[in-house]
Amino acid sequence: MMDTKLVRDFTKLCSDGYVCGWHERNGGNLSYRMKEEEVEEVRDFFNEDAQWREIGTTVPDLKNEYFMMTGSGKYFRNVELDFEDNVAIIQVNEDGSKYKIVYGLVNGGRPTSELPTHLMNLEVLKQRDPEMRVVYHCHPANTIALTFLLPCDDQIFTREIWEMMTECPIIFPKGIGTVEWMVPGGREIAVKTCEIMKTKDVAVWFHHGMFACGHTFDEAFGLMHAVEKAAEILLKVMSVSDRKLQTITPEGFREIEPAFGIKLDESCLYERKDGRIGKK
Ligand code: 2HA
Ligand code: ZN
Repeated sequence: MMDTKLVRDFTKLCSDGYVCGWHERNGGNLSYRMKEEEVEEVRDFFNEDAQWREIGTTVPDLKNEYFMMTGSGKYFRNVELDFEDNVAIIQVNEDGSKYKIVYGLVNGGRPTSELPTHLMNLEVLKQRDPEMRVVYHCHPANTIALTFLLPCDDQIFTREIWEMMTECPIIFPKGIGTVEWMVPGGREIAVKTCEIMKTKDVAVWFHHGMFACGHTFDEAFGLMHAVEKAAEILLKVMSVSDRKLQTITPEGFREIEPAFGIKLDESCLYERKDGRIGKK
């Protein structure tokens, strides 16, 4: 099990996220929809007799599929130290309403407390693109800090982050979705996040953290890293001044489109009079 590329890649993201300071205590969670060949590679280690439990929502398009995910209350720091204690492989049942733990969490426990958000997002992402497999959640300080300074508005949040690094619009041309503060762990916040994931790759949960998705662990982690770094730059700028002397203009963003073969969300390219934050 430990020799598989999947376990190595999953563990690497957990360790890298911890080193970045995004996973205090048991903060954050990670899930991955396994490929058939990855399931077959490790099926010998599965306990198929495990008990079925309620997911708390239904994900019919994920029926019978297998997922690798961090455990509820488990620390990202510990994944590389004891994989079997901190990570689970679960299978979803044939109507998408229940799951069973077929591997891992050897000292007891449950899959991530954000199980509904992870599975519902993985379902939406599968419908969008069958090779989208990773959903990653963490608590990065700079992005969270911005949720006290920027309005909860997808267009403003996206535009301010895009302006901080030219790479940003190229990495996430559909922008960032924002979710106002709400109680984590349940179906309501999962539904809000899924609405975003139908079209975008990043969702910011106000005063809580961020969700990013990807085809691979590298893609999801790299996306998280890019947004969080841009948020750090924005905070530095805002710490010094309430306006920018110059920045990337809407025309500048539009010139990036043909150069990189991307289409940006045009609603984020609103005109603005001076260098202040926001739409005015
Ligand atoms: O503690 O991050 O959102 C895990 C979480 C819940
Ligand atoms: Zn969280």
